[in-house]
Amino acid sequence: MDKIVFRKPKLLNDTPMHYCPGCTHGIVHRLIAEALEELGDTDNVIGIAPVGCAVFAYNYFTCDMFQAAHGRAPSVATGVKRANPNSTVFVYQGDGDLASIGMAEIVHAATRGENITVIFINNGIYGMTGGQMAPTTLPGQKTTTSQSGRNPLEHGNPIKICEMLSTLTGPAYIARTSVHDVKAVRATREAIKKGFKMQREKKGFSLIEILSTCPTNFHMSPVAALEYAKTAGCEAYPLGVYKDVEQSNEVKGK
Ligand SMILES: Cc1ncc(C[n+]2csc(CCOP(=O)(O)OP(=O)(O)O)c2C)c(N)n1
Ligand code: SF4
Repeated sequence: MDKIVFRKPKLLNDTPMHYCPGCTHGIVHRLIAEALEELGDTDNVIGIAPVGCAVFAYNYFTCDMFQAAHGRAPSVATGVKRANPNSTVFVYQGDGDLASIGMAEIVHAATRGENITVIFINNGIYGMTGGQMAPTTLPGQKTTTSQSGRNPLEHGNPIKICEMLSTLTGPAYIARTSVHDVKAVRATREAIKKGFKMQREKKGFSLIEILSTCPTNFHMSPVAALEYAKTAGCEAYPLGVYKDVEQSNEVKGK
């Protein structure tokens, strides 16, 4: 009999994903599903989808899903988790959604220490609406609204969400990872697992920021976009654990 060495996780269905070729949203969906399955947590999970390219995330996960208005996912998750404290609740948000219109919601959910897990996709751009500048766009990065490259004097500096939220008392676990290569993808799965583990142990708010790519709006091949995330992305946004209440000595980036 053939031995199965690779299969789709239980939390993903067979619906073909709508993402562009080379987009990393699909990789992260899979990592969430794998992490929950490895923790044996597939029957009582509720996800909150964002506005942005991942707006249709509810089509791909087999768990219960809500779709929140732009930026409001952490608030919706707050209600869902408080009403269902024994469910595992995750929020999935892009950087336009979380760090722009939803900045108030994420800061307040974090400082309240809501017992939810936030998966934050930092691809440095508004993907769905055609590649406008996001709060996380790198200095010098060209977007449709910063055509000569982001100029901090004119457009402001990028917002570093992990650094900022880790100053708050509420969060239990804050980490930044990437999906630019296999090693980074594996580390991301472990960080996601840790976030869910913290939630199951009722330790409070967890957020995993994942450096991601949007080859379509970067105007790059998928491989070049991954290289950009590995080099310019990781330089501007150092990977690492920014807060972990289980560790006495916190590591601030690497
Ligand atoms: C209240 C409101 N304002 C603006 C929009 C338009 N809008 C839809 S998606 C989006 C940007 C999404 O970017 P991001 O969150 O980075 O996700 P990505 O598409 O890159 O995955 C914007 C501005 C909206 N749907 N609702
Ligand atoms: S526009 Fe960008 S973020 Fe959106 S699906 Fe395409 S590659 Fe992914």
